[in-house]
Amino acid sequence: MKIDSITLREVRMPLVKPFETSFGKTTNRRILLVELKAEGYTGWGECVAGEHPFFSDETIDTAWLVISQELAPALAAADPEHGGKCHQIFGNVRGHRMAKAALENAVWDAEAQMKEIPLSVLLGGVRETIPCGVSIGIQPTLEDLMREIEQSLAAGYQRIKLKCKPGWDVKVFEAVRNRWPDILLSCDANSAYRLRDSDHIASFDQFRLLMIEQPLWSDDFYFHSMLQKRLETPICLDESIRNRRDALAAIDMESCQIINIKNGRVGGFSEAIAVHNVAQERGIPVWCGGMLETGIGRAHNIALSSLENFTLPGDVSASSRYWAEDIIEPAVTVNAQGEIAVPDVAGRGYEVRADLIEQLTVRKEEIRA
Ligand code: OSB
Ligand code: MG
Repeated sequence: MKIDSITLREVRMPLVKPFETSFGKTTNRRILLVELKAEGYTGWGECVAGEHPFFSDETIDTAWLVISQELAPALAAADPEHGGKCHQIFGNVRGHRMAKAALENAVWDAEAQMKEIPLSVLLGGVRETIPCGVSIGIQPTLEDLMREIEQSLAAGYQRIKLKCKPGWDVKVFEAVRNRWPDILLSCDANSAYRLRDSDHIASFDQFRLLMIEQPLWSDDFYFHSMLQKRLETPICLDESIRNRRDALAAIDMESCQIINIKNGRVGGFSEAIAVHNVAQERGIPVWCGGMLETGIGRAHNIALSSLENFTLPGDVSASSRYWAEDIIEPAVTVNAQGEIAVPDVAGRGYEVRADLIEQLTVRKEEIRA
């Protein structure tokens, strides 16, 4: 693929409502988009790094710096044959996986267009629809939460994930289980607990959660494996899994029974596929996480979720849950069964609204080959 240019843009988009996790509240998003021009095609990538280094040590600003100074010049000079080559091209740069993913995914996005096949097929996907759940942030009151859940269930979503932290856990799960005894329910602590909370976390077993996501430290396997021995509820790791080796270590150490795959967190589609494959070989189900993406990241998540071992409902949901107006067309929608249809046309299957993106752009930099 002969690359002509790589353009970085920062767009600002307000969320339709604030999203709160154990590490903080997000109201307005600053999003780094990558626009890669090659052979008359335009591939897009979205960097999922946050505004602050709370979920991971990357931010939109560190990603911008590393893409502009290191990764984009290396990629533009390399003219990669396909998306799978990016890993090698970026090999000298340690870490910065969300920055790498934004570029690598733009290459895959362009490649699917050039080859005239759906991105999902290029990635090895097999599903026509993907099962969807929602991630519901910490709410001002329990009443607000109950209303959010009610609306999500009415919309068809198959699984409800509750963000939790000490003080927003047992009483919340109890209220939700009393009202909805049989729904698929899970929680995500984003590392809010410590090993001394083990008895408390074990008390979650009574709520028959599908999983507890990332209860302990974001870089840990060992203490999660100690905790898992004390729980009936499966642990799912998110933050801890940076690559295929981490997945293998976590599975072998029995630190988790389920893995959340985010292609940004693992450095792009190739590593996401590698994590998917190693989990599948070991009988560990995976699902696709979300990072409050615009439609570009969402379209990529849909394609990734079409791989065979994405058997559990993911966090990939309708555009309208986050955005008044999405930057793709059509917006992502979920059917009454709580599924998203995987596009069966060439490329990502959603048009990028370049004019709208231009209007939303507050910063721009072009790297030419
Ligand atoms: O841990 O899964 C997470 C959002 C931002 C940062 C971390 C997480 C999340 C979510 C949102 O849970 C999922 C979504 O995009 O719908
Ligand atoms: Mg998570």
